[in-house]
Amino acid sequence: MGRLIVVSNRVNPPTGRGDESVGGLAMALAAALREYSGLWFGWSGRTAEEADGPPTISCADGVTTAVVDLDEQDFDEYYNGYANKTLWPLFHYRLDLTAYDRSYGAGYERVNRRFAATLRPLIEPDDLIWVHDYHLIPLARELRRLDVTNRIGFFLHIPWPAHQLFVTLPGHRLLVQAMFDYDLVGFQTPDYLQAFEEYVLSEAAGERLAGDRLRAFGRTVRTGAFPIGIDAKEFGELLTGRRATHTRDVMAASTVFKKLIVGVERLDYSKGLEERFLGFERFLADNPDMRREVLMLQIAPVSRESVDAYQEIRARLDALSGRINGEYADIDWNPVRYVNKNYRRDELAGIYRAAQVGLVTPLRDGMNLVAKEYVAAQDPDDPGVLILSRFAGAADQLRDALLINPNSPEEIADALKRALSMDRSERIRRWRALNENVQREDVAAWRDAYVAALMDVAPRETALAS
Ligand code: GDG
Repeated sequence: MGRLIVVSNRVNPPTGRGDESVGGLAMALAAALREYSGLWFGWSGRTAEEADGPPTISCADGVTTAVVDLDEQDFDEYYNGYANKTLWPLFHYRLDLTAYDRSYGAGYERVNRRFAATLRPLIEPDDLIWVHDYHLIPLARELRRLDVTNRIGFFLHIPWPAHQLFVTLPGHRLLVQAMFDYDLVGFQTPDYLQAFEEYVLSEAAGERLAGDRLRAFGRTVRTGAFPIGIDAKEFGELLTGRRATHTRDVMAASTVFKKLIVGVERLDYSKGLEERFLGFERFLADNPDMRREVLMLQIAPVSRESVDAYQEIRARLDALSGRINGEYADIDWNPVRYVNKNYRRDELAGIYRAAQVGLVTPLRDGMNLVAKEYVAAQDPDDPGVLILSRFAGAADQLRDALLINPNSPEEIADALKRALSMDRSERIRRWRALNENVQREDVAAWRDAYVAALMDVAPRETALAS
């Protein structure tokens, strides 16, 4: 095969020194590129007054990147607007937070057109192009308009919403039509794929064809579910590093005679943090005898701060954590430790290892890599317990976690009690099954399955017809 060109909204390659503060997606994409040698194209993360020049190209740690800046209007309309205020909340079932504004849609189209025009000269005939996530759905259409016949695949990292929800989006049909300019469209789970199919069959008079293909809008696209995993091997190595062991020891020392419950996520309303705090509060209220034996550590680095909904959730969590500590803390103990700082990946590994419970309760999540990282970090002889939302894509694979409905503080409280009192043999049995999956269905398996499926699609003769 030719090169692999990865396109994503943000390009932020890890440094490779274990001190990354980037998330799992960036690690996954960088690993894919090192394996196949290629190019990573997207936004630099910066804004500039003039942003329509050629990309800045650089190479570090085996990964070549080509990045462009956004101007202020693009940043407001495409990134904060259509991506963060329209598609993200809608795809996470938050109609109440979804903003429909024509200027956002126009900014989205404009940036996708510009990305395509800037990327076009860098594409060689045999390159495979792999586009990531909801920011860039129309990119293949724009590339086809520029006569690109290469195989182009799309992978959606977030949920695909139920049909009745999706049709509330003005222009929903055009967005789905644009997905038919790809050769392969991948989702995290069979459920999300099914929701997409349902739309295509009932709303776009589409049909299902043999070989995992769908036909609609006069075109055919191959589809599939490709659950993303973590780099379990890399994570295992991080754990043995000096920084990870030191962090684990610090956590263990600061929780002597107590059990640590840990949550780690970007501060986002989809992650169910408010409901989680309420669940923990309920646990404290229901179990006075266990109160002083536990500590909940919530790490939640702030994200998307210029969007109102994110400022609001932050204010509510500040109030809630303050209320719980105010109600239950004593002179020598407080139940919640809530930090908005970003930690290094190796420090996170040490924190997971020190925690007896991993509490992962998103209201909706495409996959959720934190659940898998928590599993990978456990001591095989004395593992902790994973409590996981049934609405995370990961619940499909991690069946041996304690699966809960994250909307119910009672269910969270009951699961906490069960996890904290679970005997060692049950913990080991559950963890082995979870870990087997995390190790087997890792990021390399995800990447290889996706790339193989994309390679398997017959190449097109022309860009626009099919
Ligand atoms: C999207 C989808 C899907 C978090 N805090 C810190 C930190 N993190 C890292 C975690 C993990 C990553 O960020 C978060 O990944 P998730 O998968 O949990 O969630 P999203 O960021 O919403 O990712 C999601 C994913 O894409 C991949 O397809 O699973 O469903 O929403 O790796 O460890 N990392 C560091 N410091 C922190 O403080 N270093």
